[in-house]
Amino acid sequence: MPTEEETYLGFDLSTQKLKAVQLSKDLQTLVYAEVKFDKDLYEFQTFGGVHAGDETHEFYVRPIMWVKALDMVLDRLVVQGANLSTVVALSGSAQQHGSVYWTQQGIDTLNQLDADKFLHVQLNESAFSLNRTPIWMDGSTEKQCADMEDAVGGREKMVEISGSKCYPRFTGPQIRKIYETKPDVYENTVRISLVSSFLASIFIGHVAPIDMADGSGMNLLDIRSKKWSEACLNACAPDLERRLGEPVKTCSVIGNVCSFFVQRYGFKNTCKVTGFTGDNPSALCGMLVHKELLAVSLGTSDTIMMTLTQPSLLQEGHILRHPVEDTFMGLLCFRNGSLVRDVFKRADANNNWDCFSEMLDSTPRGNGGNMALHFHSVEIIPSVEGTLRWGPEHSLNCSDASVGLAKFNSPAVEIRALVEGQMLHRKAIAADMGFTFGENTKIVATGGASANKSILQVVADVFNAPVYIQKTTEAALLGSAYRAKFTLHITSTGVNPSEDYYEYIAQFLPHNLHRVCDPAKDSEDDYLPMLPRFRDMVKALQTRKKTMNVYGF
Ligand code: ADP
Ligand code: XUL
Repeated sequence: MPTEEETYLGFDLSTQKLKAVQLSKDLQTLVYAEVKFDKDLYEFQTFGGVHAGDETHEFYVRPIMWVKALDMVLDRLVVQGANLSTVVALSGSAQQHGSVYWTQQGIDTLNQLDADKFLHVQLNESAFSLNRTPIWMDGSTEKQCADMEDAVGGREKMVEISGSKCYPRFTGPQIRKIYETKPDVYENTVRISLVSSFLASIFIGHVAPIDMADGSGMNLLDIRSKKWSEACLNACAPDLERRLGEPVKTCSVIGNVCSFFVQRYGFKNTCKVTGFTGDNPSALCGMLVHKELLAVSLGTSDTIMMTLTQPSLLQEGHILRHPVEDTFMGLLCFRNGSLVRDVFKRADANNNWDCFSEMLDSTPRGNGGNMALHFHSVEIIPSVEGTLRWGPEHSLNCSDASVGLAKFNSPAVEIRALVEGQMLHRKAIAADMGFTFGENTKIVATGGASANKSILQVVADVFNAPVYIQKTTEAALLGSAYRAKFTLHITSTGVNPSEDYYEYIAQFLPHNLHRVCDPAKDSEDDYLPMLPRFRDMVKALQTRKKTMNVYGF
């Protein structure tokens, strides 16, 4: 490995793994290491990195497992040749919404970590007032969601203040549940961290501030004033502000690495730690999604991320503070993504993606007026379940509008109707959230289905924008290391702190994006008229099944 004088470290504590990467000065990967919770930390007996709780919809993690994973991942970096004395700045990301509850003893230990001992031996169970820490998969706080929304003056008010309605996985309702059901735990909690600021805390040796982007996933931050909202804090739990500390901009230096890392791993004591954030905001940084780009992740669920100059008041979906600009980030999650495509691949395409692609390619854009909605499980936006197929003859005025057809006349028509319906849906909701589609719009696709060019062609045509892919699938992890470099740049060189993150990072990564599909010249003619029809189909489906009040994913 060439000798590097200046390197950057990024971490990502996701649901299933803790990952670390060391990048060179010009942002090329030098060393990668990971720790898989189920396999490498089998003594914790997690499934998919988490534990199911006793209560329905309850999911938790023991924070000591994450501490042990940090010991291991750092050792693995070193074993793989990382020279940590060259790291000038580090940052990280983590699954959003989860929270960690510090005791005074934990904070004292954090302040004086002993380099001769593993972290997990020191930050043991006595460091935390709650050893079953709630994470984003937890859906057990519907009551607290309703109470918090009522207390601030209703759901619309909550959306206006915090950028999201109350979701059970969001941190505020989780804290309220602890306050209500375990008052002694709440009383013994001196500070509360998000998973991201928890990891950052270990590096700086004291409780790290919560960054504004991840802080927006709590139903507690006023996303306009960038301060904790008094109304939301009051709706959540008493004496909360002192437990949370002041939120900070994501791109701030929050300290230097503490002596533990200097003595045990050879970091320089000048190595800067910059704000850690949530995995979604960090992925926005890693994918270099500036304002004309729309990130479309086609993973297990489909996710869309965008930069917005103004927060929208869409009742579903999330508006967060942007991690690298003084703007906002829109985040939309759709439950019926790959899993539904998988169903059709099995049923109509011989369980083969090539066959699925051939069928998609063999059918015309617009599918001869055949359209479908497939919400096999209750969709997040709109909150509706069911399947509806319309032929060219159908409209909202038809007597069978909410019933539609039982099946189309060929598997190929089924498959095109599915994919076009999904993408029209994503486009309609992204527009509702405030994304402006224009001549310069580009789509960056990631996730498992971004390997499928025929699906990406439909994306290009429906969105009427070229589709790009990236070489990496580790956007959140890389985004952390990129932010470390950018934050050091804006804070140490005295440059204008509003310097453009994307321009700065892109100069090191000129070939970051690969253009894979262009929209057909007349795709707008095919798809623009389909959008209002798609919205009519949603209305028709909603009349069939009364809207259910289902939260989150
Ligand atoms: P995760 O969200 O768990 O990270 P992935 O991003 O790996 O998931 O996406 C998994 C999904 O990718 C699978 O459910 C499958 O539907 C989809 N997928 C994988 N390969 C293809 C392909 N060639 N064409 C379409 N979809 C694919
Ligand atoms: C986003 C969300 C998940 C987690 C875990 O709101 O809950 O994406 O961040 O990755």
